[in-house]
Amino acid sequence: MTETQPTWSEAESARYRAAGHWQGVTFGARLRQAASFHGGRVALVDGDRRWTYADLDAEADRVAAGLRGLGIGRGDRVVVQLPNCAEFVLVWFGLQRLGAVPVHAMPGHRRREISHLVRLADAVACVVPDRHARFDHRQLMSEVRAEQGPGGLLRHVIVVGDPGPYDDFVPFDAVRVDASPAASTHTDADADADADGTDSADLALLLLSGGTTGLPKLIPRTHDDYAYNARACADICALDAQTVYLAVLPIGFNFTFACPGVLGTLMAGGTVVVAPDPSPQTAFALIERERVTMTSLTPPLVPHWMDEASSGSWDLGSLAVVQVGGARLPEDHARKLGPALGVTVQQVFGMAEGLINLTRLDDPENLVCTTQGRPVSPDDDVLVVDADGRPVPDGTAGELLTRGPYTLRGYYRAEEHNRTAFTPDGYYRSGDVVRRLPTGHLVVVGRIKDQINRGGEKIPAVEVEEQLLTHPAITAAALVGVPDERWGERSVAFVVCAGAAPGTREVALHLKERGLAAYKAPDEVVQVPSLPLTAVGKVDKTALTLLLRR
Ligand code: OOB
Repeated sequence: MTETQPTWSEAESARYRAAGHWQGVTFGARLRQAASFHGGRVALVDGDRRWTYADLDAEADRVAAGLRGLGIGRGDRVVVQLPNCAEFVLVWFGLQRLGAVPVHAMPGHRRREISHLVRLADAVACVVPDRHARFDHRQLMSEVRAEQGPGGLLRHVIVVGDPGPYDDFVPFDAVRVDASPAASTHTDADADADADGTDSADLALLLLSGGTTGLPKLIPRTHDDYAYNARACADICALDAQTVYLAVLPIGFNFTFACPGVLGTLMAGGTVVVAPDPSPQTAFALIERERVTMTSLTPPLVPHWMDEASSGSWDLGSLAVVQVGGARLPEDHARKLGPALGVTVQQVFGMAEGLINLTRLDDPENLVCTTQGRPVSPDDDVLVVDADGRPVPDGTAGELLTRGPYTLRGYYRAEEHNRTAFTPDGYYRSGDVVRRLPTGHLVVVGRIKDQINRGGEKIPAVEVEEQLLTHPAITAAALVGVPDERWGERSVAFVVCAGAAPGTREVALHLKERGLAAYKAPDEVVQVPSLPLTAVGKVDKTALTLLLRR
């Protein structure tokens, strides 16, 4: 990797290469290869716009040339905050062609998150839409730039849509393809030179962690490891050139992008269709029109999809596999979903840090409905341990520790956090509490990390608590997750105030003004005289949760 930071040992790397997991091919080169194998096949569909593999390849060159024209090059980090649209994929491969590194921001992120990402990654550019979901991202970027101050590296804001004062994404089209040294003649020699000498062991992208401490961490993923992530999932899901994958969840989410998602589909020669929103109406119309074969959902979408399917007014005949993951899927929904949509259900328990578990397409129904799958790689090491770090027998709940060919060995630029987030022999401490069955399948039974999982959206408690304390009326605060019918978990803020506590709306407004993404606002605010403490003096969140049950 270009940055000095914890990574796999030489011996492990050699083993992963020898096993064929790491194939030594960059994403820039992979797209070139895909264009020569599948040139005329449709790779990408967004509304009425379609790109064949050859188009996508040429477009990546054009985008790369445009970015290079702005002075962006190998190793540079670029924050990509785009909603579900083809441009996400075009920008992503354009960056790969340059050996530049996309940082996957979420569309809902606001000033605090984006500023933090830009600073942590030392990003030289951000790619944003003009407006999305009634929000002006150019305005957001003006605030982010103001916060960076004169020492900041952020030089460019590239806008998809009306650029306002910033750089327009579209004129990249006008850049002559042959203006790029990496473009025009598609020989094998050029494929090697695609990414200006980028190595497959280099950093290819930075994903966001759900976060447990303060602000989100960045997860370094290499070309070798991330391509394996996508390919291992694609093999298990039996993807091929006939696959038509519908990207319903945010496209920059690891689940949607590479489990197997967008990358797995493109590596198999299939077609990616982009859904602009996750509603079943939008999705079903696309499934009908494009003959979609596979998609992925988070659990809160499942009842809406089943509801709409029961209207009987859609032809979902092409749809074969629906993955559900990101949060625990209730067993009852797991059992009903297959028959309701006429599909095979696959549970997905994954993490941006690496490890992906999938139920297999031929697993017995009981395993599919009651477990969250098993690791995708034979070289995924999984340990389930007790509070003292000792392995527990199968069937007993414990913390999941993991390492393997696509699981990080250290967060990006987070030396101190890395000391506790990993064991001395390189296992990542997931903070998830699981039970392992003799078949290797895992059941997620809880969590020890201080995070709320609101229907797949991860809310780091500490980050929100810190911001709650900036409200003038609040003197102490604790955010906890409580069971919720719709979201699986909703967030409740317990606050201590000298006078009257602010209401939920006021708190949401305050956090919005502080620049926090809206999904992090508490669903409920409860005033307490004081926060209960544990024996060692930490806030006792279990006791707080019990308060609500009374
Ligand atoms: C996915 O990735 P992240 O990084 O947003 O969140 C990871 C965490 C896990 O550690 C676990 O706490 C939770 O999300 N989680 C699940 C789950 N899938 C993820 N908890 C219960 N049941 C599940 N099926 O969420 C993610 C990344 C790739 C693929 C799928 C999900």
